[in-house]
Amino acid sequence: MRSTVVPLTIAGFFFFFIGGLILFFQFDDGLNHTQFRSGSSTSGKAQSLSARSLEDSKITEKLTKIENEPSALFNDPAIAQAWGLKKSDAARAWSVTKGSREIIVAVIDTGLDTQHEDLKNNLWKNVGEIGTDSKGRNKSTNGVDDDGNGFIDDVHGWNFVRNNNQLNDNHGHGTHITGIIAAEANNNTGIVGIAPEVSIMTLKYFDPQSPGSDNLKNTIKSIHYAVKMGAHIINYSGGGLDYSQEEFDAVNEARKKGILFVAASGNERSNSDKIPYYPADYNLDNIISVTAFNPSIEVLASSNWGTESVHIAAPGQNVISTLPGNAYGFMTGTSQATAFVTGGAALVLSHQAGFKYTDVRKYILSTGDALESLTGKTQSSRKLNLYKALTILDQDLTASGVRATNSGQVKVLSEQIENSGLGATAQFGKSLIEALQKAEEEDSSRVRKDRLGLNPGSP
Ligand SMILES: [Ca+2]
Ligand SMILES: [Ca+2]
Ligand SMILES: [Ca+2]
Repeated sequence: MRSTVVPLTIAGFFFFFIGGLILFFQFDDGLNHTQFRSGSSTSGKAQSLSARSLEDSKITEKLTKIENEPSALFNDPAIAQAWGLKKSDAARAWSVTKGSREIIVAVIDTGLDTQHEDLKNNLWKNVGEIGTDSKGRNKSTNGVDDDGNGFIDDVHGWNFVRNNNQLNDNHGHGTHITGIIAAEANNNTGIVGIAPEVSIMTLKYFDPQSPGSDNLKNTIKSIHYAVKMGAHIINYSGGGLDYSQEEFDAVNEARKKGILFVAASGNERSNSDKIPYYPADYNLDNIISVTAFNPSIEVLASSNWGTESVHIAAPGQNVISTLPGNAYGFMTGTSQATAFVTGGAALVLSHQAGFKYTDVRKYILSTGDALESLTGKTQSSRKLNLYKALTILDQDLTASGVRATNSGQVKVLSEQIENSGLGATAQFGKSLIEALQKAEEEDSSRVRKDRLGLNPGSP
């Protein structure tokens, strides 16, 4: 009897050993894909290595040359290709504000091409790491942690994958997201970001060349850095299916500091009310979860939805933005939509410096355009409207009799267009003027109706 038990035990051992090896290599293969979804069958330790990832957004087209098609408003040649700006009422929003340098947006992503000609002027600068030290050396390159925050020469952010200040983007995702939020306006170059005058803090949590890095831990460290260094808004265009108490605590820490956290709802083709996607779906009131729509304002088949968990929809299909190497290209996904909302939040905060994150969130979510096609897809059933998010406050003030109007905006913009020398063929600017004129007419009609008490539900 005993003589048969020993060989069986050995055979059993090898069976499990070989089986374990196969499982290990399957898992290892998963790490090489950008959209590795940690399954419940993998061990807890294995999950933690890749529990946060970029969404599966590929560069669908890379532009080596941009056709010069400037708008009447700005001279950036590719602005006319940015369908999402038109759908979000960006041009009218820019007549109110283009953002403020004071507002710091932390982008937690794959890094950034900090030399990109359309982005390099909009980088956040850590004031404790610039200028000269007591020995006359440049603080940004002296190898000293001059501001004592635990990071050496962290001028524009930090690379948590390599634990250094090299922010280079070897994927493209981070540079694309950053361009949507804050590409420079009117520099005769490329595109225009939604908030082209805010400051971008770059925090790198993901590197496709470091498949073994712990993306969840890097995410958490990035959030802590953003909180510590005074970011106002955090953009997170990634996620995963695993709940992490540590990550929850980090986002909650951000909340306590008044930081808005804008997160992608995910490209999992699923209902997030049933299958949560994190960090978008933590139950914290500083989070805005964003899904993506196409030019027909239909939520993409690939985008997560949910009437409880997903808050708002924004443009996310074939979005043009910056790519490393002074390039531009198109990407699709809730990542891109998230950047739209982040840009919108940055505009609102720039315009209303005294706003708390709860105010910014309220104005973004409650002022969007309600659309039937979004019913059943998001909590608000609304799509982002940048202009309304900025000006609805003016309408609030109507109730108290103090009304800020669009007066003067049409005139200023008309002059801007005349002076630009771009001619009357620039459709984007023309439609802007028409939209403003229409808005003025609507406003005056609304004021009249307000006076007569004819505006049902008017604020
Ligand atoms: Ca430092
Ligand atoms: Ca230094
Ligand atoms: Ca530009």
